[in-house]
Amino acid sequence: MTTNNKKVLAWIDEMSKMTKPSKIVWIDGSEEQAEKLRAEACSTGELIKLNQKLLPNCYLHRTAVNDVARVEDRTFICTRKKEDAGNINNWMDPKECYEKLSKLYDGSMAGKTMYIIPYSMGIVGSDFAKIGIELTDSVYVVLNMLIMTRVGKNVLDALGDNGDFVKGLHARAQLDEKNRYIVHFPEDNTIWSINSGYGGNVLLGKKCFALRIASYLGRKEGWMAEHMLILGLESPDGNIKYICAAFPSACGKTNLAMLIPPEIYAKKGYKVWCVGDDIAWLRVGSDGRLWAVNPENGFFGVAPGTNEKSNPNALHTTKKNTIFTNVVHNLDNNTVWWEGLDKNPPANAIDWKGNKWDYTKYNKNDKSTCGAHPNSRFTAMATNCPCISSEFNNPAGVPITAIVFGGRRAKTAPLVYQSTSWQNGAFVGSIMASETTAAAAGAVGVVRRDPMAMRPFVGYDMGDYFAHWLSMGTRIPHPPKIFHVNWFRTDDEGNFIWPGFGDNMRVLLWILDRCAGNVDADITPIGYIPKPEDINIEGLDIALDTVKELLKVDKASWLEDIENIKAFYKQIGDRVPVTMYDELAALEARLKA
Ligand code: GTP
Ligand code: SPV
Ligand code: MN
Repeated sequence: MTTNNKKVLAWIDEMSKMTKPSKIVWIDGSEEQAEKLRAEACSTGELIKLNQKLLPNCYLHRTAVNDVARVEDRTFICTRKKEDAGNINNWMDPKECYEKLSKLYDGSMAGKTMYIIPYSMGIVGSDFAKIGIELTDSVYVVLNMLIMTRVGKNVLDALGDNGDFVKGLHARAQLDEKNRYIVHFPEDNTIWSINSGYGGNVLLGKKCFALRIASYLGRKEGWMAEHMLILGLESPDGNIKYICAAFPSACGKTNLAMLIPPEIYAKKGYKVWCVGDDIAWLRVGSDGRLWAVNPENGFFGVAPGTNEKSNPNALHTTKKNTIFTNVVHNLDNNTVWWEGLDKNPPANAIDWKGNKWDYTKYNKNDKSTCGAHPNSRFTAMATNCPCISSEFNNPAGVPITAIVFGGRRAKTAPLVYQSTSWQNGAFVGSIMASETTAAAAGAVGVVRRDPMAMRPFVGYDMGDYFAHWLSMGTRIPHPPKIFHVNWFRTDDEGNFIWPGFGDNMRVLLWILDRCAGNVDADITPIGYIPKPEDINIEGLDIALDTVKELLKVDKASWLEDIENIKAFYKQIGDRVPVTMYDELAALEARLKA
């Protein structure tokens, strides 16, 4: 396989002259080639073939111990002008960056194979799909990209002799943390990643392309690339309403996207369908509504905490054709395990670092005793998901009724509230905050502002990003209503108060009732809050008073937040739209009234 596209060939030629691989292999998307690569990866130890009876076509991979999450402090947006990347992103001058990294790439593939992966984000050849080519020296990356994106010859056919593709270069090099770089050149449609072998740093179609580069393109072209799940909620009458939800990394997108309705709803015929679990590309349809597509083809999901009760759909999705990364290897039956899978940790096991693991030493308050890394993951095919939406492969996507923002907040944010307009909703997104998680390197559990769950993923200035949200509102004749949720409020002992998971459906139903104008609400300084009795707690072991507690708006803690938001807006800089400051002042005034 190859192509006649001169732009593609010239770029590959240039990149291979720099990295100097001894061999070049085009990835054609065929099962034969994939199988050959799996066998090769098993022979080098890069993959471990799991029990093929229990887990057909499933494999285990362990990354380097220093390479287990996205590295935000090594991630750069290299626009010609620093101010176009903004204060929230790290920036390097593109020319300097190309020069600096060229030295690191020089000869980095010597003696190795360079794989060429032509892939499409979105349905191949559809109006709203975009094409990328990733060059990598990692078989693991190839096999993950084959699951996460649509790969193959048909992508090159769709590209034709067009030069409009995202150029991605990845080299593992020495996996040297100090020389690890994940850099984006939005003005050149280019991504360079070096010295990492971990998911979000190296599967360049995902965060790098489908969020950072795509958000930049979306602003230019009048659409949006967002860190959002997409789900369809089917009522007993067969009517399906679609919801997008933006939660920061490891804050519940995959779980909500695959939600199983509680018994009382399942019985009546309610169903939830998953369209996507991480990324949504949104555009205005000819009917004036906002439409969403999931540009991905698989799930790169958090393993710990996934179990038969919390997310059976995800668990079933991983029962075949899956790559597990950094989980426990159960040597007794050659399967995998992670914290929160079940109550039976394997006695004869290897931990994520590749060492013998003694589960009796496990202490849930000490992460260093975990068998699986807290950010261990599964890479699984969307089409293996029992609740995958029939619209998953529809190039038009699905029309969105509600947008939901959400963070992980022990206090302050109530279970759910509704914004009062698109503009106010965009403001609600801009002031989002969440406790940091293991999905990115650094401290865990620290509250930080994370606008629209996009802090690590906006490919341009955050103030301009807010302006783009506001301007989209003027371009959508029938905009979705915008809400905010928090499943993570805790009591004084630090226990989650809300049961979460499947029971989040109770909140989604209130949201859809609000969109349909079927239910009243109480107005508070922050927006509309449900009347407590309108959150259905039938079948739950919680009292109405608990719901009242979950919905409480504590003015003192909100006023504290206001100060923090002001500081954050200031940090973003002078491109924060005046409208956002007006919204903030109005919120403060309402809280003080
Ligand atoms: P990324 O893939 O990093 O973008 O994460 P995500 O947003 O898809 O998060 P995911 O659904 O994988 O959940 C992350 C963690 O949050 C897991 O440990 C879940 O068990 C936990 N979690 C998800 N939903 C809930 C919930 O409703 N309540 C509580 N308490 N925990 C939840
Ligand atoms: C996230 O961190 O939001 C993820 C995992 O979905 S990664 O692909 O590493 O970004
Ligand atoms: Mn994510």
